[in-house]
Amino acid sequence: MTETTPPIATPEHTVEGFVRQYLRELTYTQGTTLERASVDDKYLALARTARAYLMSRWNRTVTQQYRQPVRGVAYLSAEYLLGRQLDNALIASGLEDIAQEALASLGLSLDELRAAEVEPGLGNGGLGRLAACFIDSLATMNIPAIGYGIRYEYGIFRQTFVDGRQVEEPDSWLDHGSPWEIARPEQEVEIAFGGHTEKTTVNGVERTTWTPGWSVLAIPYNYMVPGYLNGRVNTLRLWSARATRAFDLKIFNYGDYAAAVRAQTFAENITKVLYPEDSTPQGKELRLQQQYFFVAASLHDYIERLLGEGFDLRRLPERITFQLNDTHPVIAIPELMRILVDLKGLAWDEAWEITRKCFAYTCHTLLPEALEVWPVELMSRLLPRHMEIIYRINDEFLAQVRERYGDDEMLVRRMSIIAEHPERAVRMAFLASVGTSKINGVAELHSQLLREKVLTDFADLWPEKFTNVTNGVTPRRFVRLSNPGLSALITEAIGDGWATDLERLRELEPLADDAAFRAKFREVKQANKHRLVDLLARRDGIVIDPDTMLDVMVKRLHEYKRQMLKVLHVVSTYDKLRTGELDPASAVHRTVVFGAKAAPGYKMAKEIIALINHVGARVNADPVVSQALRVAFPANYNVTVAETLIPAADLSEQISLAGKEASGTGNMKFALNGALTVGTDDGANVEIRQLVGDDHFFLFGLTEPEASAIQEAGYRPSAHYEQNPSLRHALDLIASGEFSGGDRSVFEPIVSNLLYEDRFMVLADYQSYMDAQERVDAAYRDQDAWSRSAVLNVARSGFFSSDRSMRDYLDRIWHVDPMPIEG
Ligand code: B1H
Repeated sequence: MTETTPPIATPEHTVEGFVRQYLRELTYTQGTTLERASVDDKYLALARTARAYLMSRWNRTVTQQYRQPVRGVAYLSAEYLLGRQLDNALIASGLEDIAQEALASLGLSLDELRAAEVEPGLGNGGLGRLAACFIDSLATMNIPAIGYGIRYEYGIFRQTFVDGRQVEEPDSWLDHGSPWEIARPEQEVEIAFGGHTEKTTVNGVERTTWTPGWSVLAIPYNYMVPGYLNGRVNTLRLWSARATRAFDLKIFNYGDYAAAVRAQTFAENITKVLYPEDSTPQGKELRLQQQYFFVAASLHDYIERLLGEGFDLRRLPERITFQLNDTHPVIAIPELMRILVDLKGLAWDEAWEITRKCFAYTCHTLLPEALEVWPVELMSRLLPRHMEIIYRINDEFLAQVRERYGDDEMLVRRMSIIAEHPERAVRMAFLASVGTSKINGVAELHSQLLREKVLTDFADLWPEKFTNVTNGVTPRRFVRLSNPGLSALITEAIGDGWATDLERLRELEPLADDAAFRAKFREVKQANKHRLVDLLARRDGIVIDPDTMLDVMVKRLHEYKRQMLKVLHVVSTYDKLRTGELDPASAVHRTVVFGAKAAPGYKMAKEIIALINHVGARVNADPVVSQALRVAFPANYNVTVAETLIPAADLSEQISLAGKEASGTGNMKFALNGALTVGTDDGANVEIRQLVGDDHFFLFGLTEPEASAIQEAGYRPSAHYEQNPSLRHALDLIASGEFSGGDRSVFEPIVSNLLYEDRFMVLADYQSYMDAQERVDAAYRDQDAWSRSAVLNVARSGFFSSDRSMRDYLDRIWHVDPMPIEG
């Protein structure tokens, strides 16, 4: 493509330039005046102003990549938990100060306007936020990359509490307009479903044709992914479903107008809502439709539009790696086979070779219930051709297994992509293992357990396919933007450049021994606590005391993450303060903050939310206890809340049962912001502890081999109840109705579950956790030593930048070179 548009100057990088552009947007796009504008109007004009500054860079990036096609990466993810866009756009283009001043000169406050942005919550938790961090890093590292995903009309639900119980409300994030997206309806792609297949022989060659039953249109919406101060703007392309015109017409011609409109709704349902399940996918038909919908649109878009006419698909692996974010986009494997064999006429073997080389798979879990399987019945009905292709992939794969190991039918059944029980179903993680050239876990321990426990047979067959890439987080959003105080302190100490080279934080190590630096660090932490105090007061009407230890557990509510263990610590402390075993005056004063959404259908998780709220209410209302202990549980924890909460935290709770949390990424954000971790030997905690050092991390709990051994020998949780008086008191107190107005039935299910099942060994780790919390208290009493540890946490956490994760993917999997943008 040649550039025919005359270059139009970007708005000037000055306060005057910004003001001019802002007024232009307010007047001509928003159609209002400064005097009349609502807060929404003012925010939208500001967003469009920031966007205007990035627009020419975006065009330049696209143009240069067309002109000089190079090897790239396409990240396929069903979730992107982006967080607010405005601040990120401003810091990426170096406009923060200019924007602040420009708005002030118009009598406007940047703080007030940024609060008007509704964050796009197009993800559930860690997996979706990881995708957002990765695309940020790729743009910042000048990597030619594109993200593909789904433009859900409703993101993750808005959580409210009614009588302490979770109630979900729809997140209609698009209602106020969405200045960050640009629709490209002319680049629509038609996506087919259902119908049947036929075999025909053309010139002696057997061909399969798929006659679909129905189809929908995929409309792309582009989002800017600005690199940090480097002039590159990558693209995130999210697909939205629309009814096809043919579909409409057919029904309209029958004269049934209402049916035609209903059909439209049916098609558009595909991208209506994000499934709010974190870790436990539900085998819902609409979900498989979503997955195929975005994957098919993305492959088509990449192959037909980005590669352009005349590209020889035999060379596809030279040009691209499609990175599969968990199994959600794995249907891309048979889809590429269908394109190559059925549509482009390649021979099966050649197509298979190409396909395997083009894909790589990231696994994010170890929980058996989290591994996606799709009933053959459903897959055959919705995607009949893909089902046939999967069968053939499986046949050839199992033949290979037999050739290698002989007729070991047990092994063949174990490794089959098709499970036979309890119903015939496609095991997506197995399809991913067979159809890709690299498989990675997301932390060292997770990758090891993946090889040893989940994909063992595949790791034996293809050891070289398996690798690890430890997760990371973007320092732009989670330090630079969310912790301006710490950022300024770091820059003052070691100069700038650390935000794109986070290992440089090591240079802070000597300053841990500098009393003046530690004092400044404490001042920053204190100021951050005050910001949190303001936020919680304004947003939730929650009052917290900034002069207490801020003990934070924020993540999805899941039994394996063990919010319950934290509750038992709170209940035991409550008990001790009430009975006088602990003196409220001399105890270390703590504010325990929870943030967690439960999947709407996950009963036990919702009960635990109710318990946290009820315990919190009781604790906070007790005049004696509340002098030393308070609980805050702001509803609707999200990226925006995290950005104020994490920089204020003293203590980070990372307390999953060892071997269950694949990595965790919140753990990294806390350490980088100078919170100390109390944690198990699980996920990336292992690497955090190795890096920051045992003296600056509160380790507790069973190790993975210990936990597995106990489970194998027969775990009896009630033994811990019987033998441990403190634990018994805590559980008895919950069972007694102390936190449920005397009603003993309310939390009975939680207590019996712990006593008689306790799948995640809360009771087994209780004492070890209580001991660790005593060490935390003792350490916190020495504020100077605590801040020394906190500074060392910051200095030694540079490894957890998602830039390093991207470097690892680039070296081990993608082999893509940076391409700086000129001009
Ligand atoms: C993670 C998920 C997940 N692992 C299914 N698996 C989903 C599974 O909609 N679904 O059906 C949604 C999400 N999410 C998390 O990924 C891990 O639990 C974390 O330990 C990890 O840090 C994160 C990023 O790798």
